[in-house]
Amino acid sequence: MDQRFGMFIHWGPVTLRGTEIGWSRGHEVPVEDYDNLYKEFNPVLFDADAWVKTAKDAGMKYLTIISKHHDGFCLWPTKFSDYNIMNSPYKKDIVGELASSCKKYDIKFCVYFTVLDWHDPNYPIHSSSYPPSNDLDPKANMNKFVRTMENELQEIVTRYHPYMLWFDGNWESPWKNEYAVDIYKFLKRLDPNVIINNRLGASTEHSKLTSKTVGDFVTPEQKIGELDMNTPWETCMTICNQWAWKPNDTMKTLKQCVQTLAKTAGGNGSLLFNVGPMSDGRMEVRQVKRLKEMGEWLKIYGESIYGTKGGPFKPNELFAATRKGDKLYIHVFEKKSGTLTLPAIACIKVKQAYLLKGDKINYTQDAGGAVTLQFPEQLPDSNDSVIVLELNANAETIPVAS
Ligand code: H79
Repeated sequence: MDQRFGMFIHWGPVTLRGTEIGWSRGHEVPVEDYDNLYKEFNPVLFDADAWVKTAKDAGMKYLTIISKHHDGFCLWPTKFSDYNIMNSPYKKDIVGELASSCKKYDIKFCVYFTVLDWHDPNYPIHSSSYPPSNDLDPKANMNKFVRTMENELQEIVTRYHPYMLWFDGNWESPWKNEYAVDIYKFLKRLDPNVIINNRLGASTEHSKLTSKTVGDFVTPEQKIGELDMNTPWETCMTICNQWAWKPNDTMKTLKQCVQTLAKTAGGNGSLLFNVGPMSDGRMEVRQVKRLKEMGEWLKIYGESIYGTKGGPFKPNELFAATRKGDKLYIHVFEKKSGTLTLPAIACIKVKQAYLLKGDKINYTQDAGGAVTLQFPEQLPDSNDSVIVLELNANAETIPVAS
């Protein structure tokens, strides 16, 4: 949780079409056509170091690559399915190369793996639909399917040593919590330190812990999680609209990117920010540039993000707060007026206030503990200017303001 910022990567043969990886098979792209795309998948410009360096320069601390998405294509050379990268013209271990590059650049390496597979005949559903289909193939065999899954996961864990496993696809009816409980135990036996997300347990609720949750943290998707000091959470969100590459997809502005990260940290969560590389193996130049801009912001303001806790105030459109030791960091998103009044922090005194890496800020604190900050004429950063409040007490133990 203290790392706060990672890169999600969605990639595969579907990028030859530019449609979505999660639900275009059998929709925008006919199944027959989709399942043959891998024969043309030859990303000769793929350079694992370049991707990992892009993550590093963005200030990201970890990277999560899809090893297998719902379409069933495996980006690593697995013994347990022929539908894998070694049978494409490219024939290189994408997952392995990224694992090595992450080691080289000191980025934690993590792997996404979905528990549904519309391509595998042993899985009882063979196409995406909304709501999920209940039309189960009687020729399928879930026990065999789960055995294959365990074998594939064993390969991934013992070969690439992921720091974290990111499951998905746990909402279809063939998936049962019994499988999840067994696989969770199996994985923790293989590597007691591996961190596992909550989409291993069968559920349609990803954002909250439930009595049946199997996994170590919760995973709001395409929305920022709510302030929560107890349950670890990680928001996954796309830099554009699609998870997999789409030509001319609308990209988030730097303001949206930075504020998303700050609101995530302000809610005590982590941000897994997704990039979809192109079919030739490169990431789009404009996306690389946007990520680098986030990295430039983090070079100045990183101490208010990494290793902090969120709160004690709920993030909103005007500001978010993070805290570490005796410092409270106020992320100012918008200057609506000349001042900002924060919810009261009872019994605690602000000793001084200043812009992070900048000038002193005038403020008052009333008898109830509410602080009013006087903004300077011009805030230094139009995306997020950080004001540091030094307190006479530990900021990390302040109760969350209601
Ligand atoms: O990999 C990315 C997406 O491709 C994948 N998840 C991210 C990380 C994804 N696949 N499908 N979906 C997202 C759509 C899922 C919709 C759901 Fe639901 C909403 C699943 C659970 C809540 C609809 C309602 C289906 C079940 C309940």
